[in-house]
Amino acid sequence: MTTVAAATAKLLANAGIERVFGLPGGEVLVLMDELRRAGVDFVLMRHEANAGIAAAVYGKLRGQPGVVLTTLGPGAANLMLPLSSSYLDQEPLLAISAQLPDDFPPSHTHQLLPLHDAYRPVTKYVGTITSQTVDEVIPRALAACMERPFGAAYLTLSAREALKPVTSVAPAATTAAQAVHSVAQSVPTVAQGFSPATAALKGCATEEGRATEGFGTHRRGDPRQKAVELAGLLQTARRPLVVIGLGIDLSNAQRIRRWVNEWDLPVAVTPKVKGIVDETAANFVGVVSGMAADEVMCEALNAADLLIGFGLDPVEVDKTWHAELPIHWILEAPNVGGLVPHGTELVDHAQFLDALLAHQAPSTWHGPFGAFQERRRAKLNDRSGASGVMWPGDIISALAAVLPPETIVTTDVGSHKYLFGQYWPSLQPETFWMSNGLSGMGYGLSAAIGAKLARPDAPVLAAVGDGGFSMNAQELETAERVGAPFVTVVLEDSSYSLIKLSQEGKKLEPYRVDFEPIDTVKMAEACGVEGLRTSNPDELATAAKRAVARRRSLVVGIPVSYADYRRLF
Ligand SMILES: Cc1ncc(C[n+]2csc(CCOP(=O)(O)OP(=O)(O)O)c2C)c(N)n1
Repeated sequence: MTTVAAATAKLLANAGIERVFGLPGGEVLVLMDELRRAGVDFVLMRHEANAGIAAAVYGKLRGQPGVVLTTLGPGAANLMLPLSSSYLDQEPLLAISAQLPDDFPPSHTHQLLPLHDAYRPVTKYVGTITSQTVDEVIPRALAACMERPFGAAYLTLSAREALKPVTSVAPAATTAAQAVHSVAQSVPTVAQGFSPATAALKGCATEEGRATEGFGTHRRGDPRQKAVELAGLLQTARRPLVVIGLGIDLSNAQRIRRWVNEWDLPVAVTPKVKGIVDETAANFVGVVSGMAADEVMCEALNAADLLIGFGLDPVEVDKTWHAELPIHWILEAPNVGGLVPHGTELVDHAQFLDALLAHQAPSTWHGPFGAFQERRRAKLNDRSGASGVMWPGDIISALAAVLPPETIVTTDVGSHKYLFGQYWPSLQPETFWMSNGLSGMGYGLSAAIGAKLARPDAPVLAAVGDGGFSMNAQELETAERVGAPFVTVVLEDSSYSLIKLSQEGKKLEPYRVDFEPIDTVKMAEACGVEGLRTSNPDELATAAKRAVARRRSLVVGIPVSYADYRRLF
């Protein structure tokens, strides 16, 4: 007899899931045990939200859904953050939680929450695992996560149902492709919930105030025809700018590099695809979407006479230029929320790029964004009025000089994210991870655990603020226990500095954005990790290099001043 729990575990194992992240309650112990029997490791974490984030990053790096398992009620309620993050940041995540059985008396309200209703809006598939549905819902949920735009699925399984024998007949050959197809038909579009952005630009508008694009339904186009069209437009463009975003498939990384390098095209990226091009190359203009130096980047966007949105997903953009500047969209999948700019036909990127690369570069461009690139660089090095503690730019230079190009960098959310997002010189695809669609604090440390487990041979660096660090520093113990060592730098300014700067910008009284320091070194040591505090870039570099060489975790507290960020933004 195969129980529902055993069948669930087996289906996950057969789908190539080697690890499930989570934090248990009594109601999921049987499933956990079946996962163990099926050879699926359980990565025990200290908060469900952290487990979900770690799982999603782990999954995306492995090209499969990450899986998080929680108990019912409170454990399941803690999934809102990672499911939202998965939805808005396109990181595939299957969440499974316990739930009360359907046949409990209606008066039984203890730990009863309308979980499906709560999570339906941020997931692509919700379902109940039962003796009759298990063989169907697990493949469908996994497929839904991987259908683009990548996202989340949510399943519940009651402790009572977990013990029942499976009564369903496994669908003869539910291939992933078939499952994706049926999911695509059954998932309701949420596009009607979104309207074109109409808010005023925050300093990004052109004087002409270009037309706003609306969003609507989508059609598929001919990639070859699209390539001919773009090559034609590029013939006359004097200042083209390719903006690469979240909606690309990383299997096209080499093609994308060839295109922008061989044609010497000016290129910008959004933070979620940092590393897709070499950010030290001469044609790299910068990172768009609200990072440091965003004013310069917005001016560069406005200065382009042909803006090419290659997989650009506005979910990352905190301003409205994407709706107001004329963008030549080249998308192969709908953006988050199922959105496709009005009149845009989706094209296969690989076929499009192959067709494009069959052409010669239609023109030559001689650094048309040179002045913007110079201003972007200058901002990082403008120390006038610096506070005297370590200049934020020195943290980047010190670490970039000693960490190898394959180093995976994760950031949390705050001023430090803007700094690293713009200035960390990413060199390789999939080496930079931040929460940008959701922008949820608490991401950095958990993402580092997921990344290290997915890529054990790559050094991992987590850059976090002291606010975010205090949200989940306890996961350092997890990292030690599960063998996922990484270097963490904590930028200590005893404040939620990004919010403090925003308060200043709004000319409000300083109010409740500062806190007393918690000793970073002691927190690290309390979790069994070596800690260090330094204000010296050389000491920082040496310590980071040594920790990477020894494959040991290290936490470095670096005093910074929130005021120094002012000049960078
Ligand atoms: C979960 C969550 N809560 C609140 C916010 C709003 N928020 C954005 S940045 C920030 C400050 C972060 O402070 P810290 O981690 O110290 O980083 P810093 O800005 O100082 O670099 C806050 C509170 C958020 N993005 N996510």
